[in-house]
Amino acid sequence: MGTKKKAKSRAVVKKATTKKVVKLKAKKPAAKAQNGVPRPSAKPWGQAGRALDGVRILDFTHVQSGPTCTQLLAYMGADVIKVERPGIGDITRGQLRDVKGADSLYFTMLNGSKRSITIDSKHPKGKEILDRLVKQCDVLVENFAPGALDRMGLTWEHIHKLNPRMIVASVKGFGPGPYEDCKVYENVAQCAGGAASTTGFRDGPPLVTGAQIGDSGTGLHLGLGIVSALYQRLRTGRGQRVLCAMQDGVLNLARVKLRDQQRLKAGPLTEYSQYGEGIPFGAATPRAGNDSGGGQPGWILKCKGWENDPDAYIYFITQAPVWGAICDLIGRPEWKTDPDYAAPPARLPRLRMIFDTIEAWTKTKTKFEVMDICNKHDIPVGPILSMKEIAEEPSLRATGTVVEVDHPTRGPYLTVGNPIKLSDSPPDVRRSPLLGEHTEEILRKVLGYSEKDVAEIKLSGAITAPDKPAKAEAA
Ligand code: CAO
Repeated sequence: MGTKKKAKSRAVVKKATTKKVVKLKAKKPAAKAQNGVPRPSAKPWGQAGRALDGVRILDFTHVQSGPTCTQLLAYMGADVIKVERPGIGDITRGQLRDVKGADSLYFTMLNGSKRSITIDSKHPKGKEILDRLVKQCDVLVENFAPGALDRMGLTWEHIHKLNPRMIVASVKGFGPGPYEDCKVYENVAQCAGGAASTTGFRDGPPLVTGAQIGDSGTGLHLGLGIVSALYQRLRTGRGQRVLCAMQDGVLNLARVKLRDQQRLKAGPLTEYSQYGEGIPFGAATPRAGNDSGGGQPGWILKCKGWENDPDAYIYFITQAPVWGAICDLIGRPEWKTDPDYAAPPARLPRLRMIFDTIEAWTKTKTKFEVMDICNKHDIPVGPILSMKEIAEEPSLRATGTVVEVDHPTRGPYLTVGNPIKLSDSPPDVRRSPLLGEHTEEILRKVLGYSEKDVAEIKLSGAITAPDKPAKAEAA
């Protein structure tokens, strides 16, 4: 952004837009800017482009946390240019492979809708190309180990000098402090962010959760930081650094457990089943099994078929306003008026027995039957859906939350589309790029290199793996 070439291409876009507006003028008022604020578009919803059209991302991310963030930005319309090491690429391309020779699902499901360019960031010519990219992009996103970006020569000072509007967004394991230099993966963050100590059963060890709250959770936080910085840049005209530490992201998601830590000072946590069972609390928020985190007691109960199906379970919440309906359903109408059961505080010491009684009823029905019956009475329940069931669920396909895309080397695969639905910005969910698939396209069309320049760059070894000299190819 900010170069003559870009200004020219912007002008072309502006001209094209104006032309269209003139066309629409006969029917509706023109969407002309007033005091810098555009009038509401006259275009139908979903046809006024995408939310992040015009934003270009220099994507230096790898593995999961950073790629989650940039994939979402790409779904929202940003042009995400993923920089990868020649010949190797993002390490996940080859991890957990299910199709020989093809990019893994680990990679493909985290890098959709992006373009890939290979650049050796430590090669002098590679550095020159990167400097040009810095000038052409709005945001640089990275999640290298601490110090790696600086070692490439891409310090904040260098970037800011080349492009004062550049936003530099980073995921790191820890924020400033004793652990800031540590490398961090998902489960390290789940443990260091407080989630693992509060997950699992009281009499068992701490547990990590399958949801990637450290990686994908932090990627989400970073995405919010980036769009906020883009918004602030509209006023200040300058970029800024955005930092999301995985420990902080996990703690943000586990905040109710820090809430409970402070409540311990005031006495036992009455909504934890441990209280009802008469087991004293220690100094820290304990693990609470499947207790619900709020004021309405809940538990996971067996359903019909649980003996053979590991997912034949349902989460059942004994929400106070529908207690009467629950009593009728499970054949205990007398509990509606019995002083030992009628009011929520009276039920707390009996929760285990109450859930056992409800379970005797849920075991006679499938989880979907329980869901159907309970929903008619506004009783909140949630079937334990397996990933197989999720993959096959038609409603998730219909909303674009689960999307099938085709891939040239691995064939069709399922990915998670945009979980954030914008009514005027249809998601752009496309397959992930092959390694370096867009290298030449980006060199020419984004950076303005000539045919001759590109041939020289190829010969220099800056965009090709050292063991694969490009001489023959470039000649
Ligand atoms: N050209 C040349 N070199 C490149 C390159 C390119 N295009 N892209 C990366 N490299 C180099 C880096 O410069 C770095 O080299 P130096 O260490 O010599 O400076 C090297 O590749 C490795 O980078 P890394 O240290 O980030 O990678 P790693 O595999 O050793 O560590 C991880 C991975 C995730 C532990 C680390 O990156 C990290 O802690 N990141 C921050 C936290 C994070 O995001 N974790 C979530 C990961 S998902 O579970």
